Amino acid sequence: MPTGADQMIETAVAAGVDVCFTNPGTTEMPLVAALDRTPAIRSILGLFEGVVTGAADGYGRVTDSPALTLLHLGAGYGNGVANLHNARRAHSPIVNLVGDHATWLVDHDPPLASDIAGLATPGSAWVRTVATAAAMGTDLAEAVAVARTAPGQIATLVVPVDCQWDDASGAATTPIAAPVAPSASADSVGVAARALAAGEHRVLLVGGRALRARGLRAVERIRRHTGCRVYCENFSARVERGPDLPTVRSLPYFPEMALDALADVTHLVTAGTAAPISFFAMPQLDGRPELTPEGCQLLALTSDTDDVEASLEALADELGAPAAVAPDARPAPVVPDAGALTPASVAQAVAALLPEQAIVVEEANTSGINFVMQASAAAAHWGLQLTGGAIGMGLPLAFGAAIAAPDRRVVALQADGSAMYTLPALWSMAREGTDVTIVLYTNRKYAILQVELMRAGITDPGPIAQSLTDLSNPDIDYCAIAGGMGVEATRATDNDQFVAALERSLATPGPSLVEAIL
Ligand SMILES: Cc1ncc(C[n+]2csc(CCOP(=O)(O)OP(=O)(O)O)c2C)c(N)n1
Repeated sequence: MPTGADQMIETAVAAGVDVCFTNPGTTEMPLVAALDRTPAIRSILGLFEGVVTGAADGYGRVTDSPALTLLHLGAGYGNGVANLHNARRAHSPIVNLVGDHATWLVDHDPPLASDIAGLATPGSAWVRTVATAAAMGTDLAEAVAVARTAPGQIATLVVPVDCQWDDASGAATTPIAAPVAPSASADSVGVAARALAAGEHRVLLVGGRALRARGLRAVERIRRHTGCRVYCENFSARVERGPDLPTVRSLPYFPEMALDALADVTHLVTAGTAAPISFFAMPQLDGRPELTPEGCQLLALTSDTDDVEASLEALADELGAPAAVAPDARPAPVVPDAGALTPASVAQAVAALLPEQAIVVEEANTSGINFVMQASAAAAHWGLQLTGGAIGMGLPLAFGAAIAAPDRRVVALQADGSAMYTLPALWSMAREGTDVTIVLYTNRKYAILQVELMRAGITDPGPIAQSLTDLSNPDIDYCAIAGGMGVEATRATDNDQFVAALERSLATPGPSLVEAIL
């Protein structure tokens, strides 16, 4: 007798889902049993829900297809929220299955009961509570279609345990196709073409899938033909880079610098992202969130659901831009000379040694800009960035990316403070044998917050402000932590040690960590 859980998992397989990241509990046991009967789905344990959701984000960014997460009621979902927030900003397709008490128990408020749909609604494009076992397959099919709807969305299904265990013989398990993303309307293309044609003082701001190879080539055609300036959003789900690809610089992160960069702009066209606003407020902005000057015309080439790459190609064609553009040649990076380790020398070594088609997860925070500056000259790779600003994404994202692309090396550029949030990802990497090289930047502080204190005019922080941004006392032994979770780790204190350890890690199957003491 197929249960509701069986119907749900069978539907997932029929819809092309092949991975489930989970930290299950009692209310998910029938789904765990159904997964046990279904080898077509790889079921993977994460020892904290932030690992589970971050891994699903990494998987979604690499494959454009949803993984399942299986989470334990509102408490489990809540533990996963920060990385679901990053995933939502990345437009990652994800289907969350959140187990719940039986329909006849939940209203009696047992200890683990909470308003799961209420918790999930702000972060999900779609939330539904399954009503009967017979609906398990059809609801799952709908959730997968929602997740696959451009540009990628989070769908959350609350799954009462009796719907999982009840008989669902004969219930439907047919997948539902997601709608095809349309190109921007001819009107939008025409308006954007007229705005950008005048070149000087015109800006094209791109994000999302515009930063993939096809989008970047179209953007470069537009830039060369019109002379417009091009920027990209600060943090992107996936930036494709390589010697054969054009590059786009990002709008400065600090608002005063972004305002400067855009001060003379009369027209700003967006594609795959929204008009630029300040990442954080500061008193000097005087209550004005926009980074564009007063009077600047804001034009959107694409809507949220449009096919950004096709729209940019249509715009380039409309402008009459020549078809092929060869990017400027860039000298290949070389490993740094012997000497002291710095964020810049670490970045140089990574850029020089990066394997072809690597996936680089970028949560190096204050140390990260150094790699971005070198990245366009490195071997072809993808960069996955901190889209939602919620730290603790890097290790789980790297793990999920490695599950999605077992034939590629994943390199996690990881700041130490952010690493501490989701360390159990290391254990999952070791258990699943994923090829991940973790480069840990150990500066033993929340450096960005010390910068922010200075920017707020606090040049002489008191002992409490200092202690709240300092990670020493005691110093954390990251190599011991990694070793304790089955990940080999090496500490490097100068460039030669770092280069040797990085080369070894990149050549060794499975996960390993190279700690750069800064
Ligand atoms: C979930 C979450 N909690 C807290 C913060 C605030 N925050 C931003 S950066 C940061 C510390 C970053 O330190 P680290 O990762 O070591 O990088 P560094 O600044 O030293 O380069 C914190 C706590 C955040 N962005 N997200």
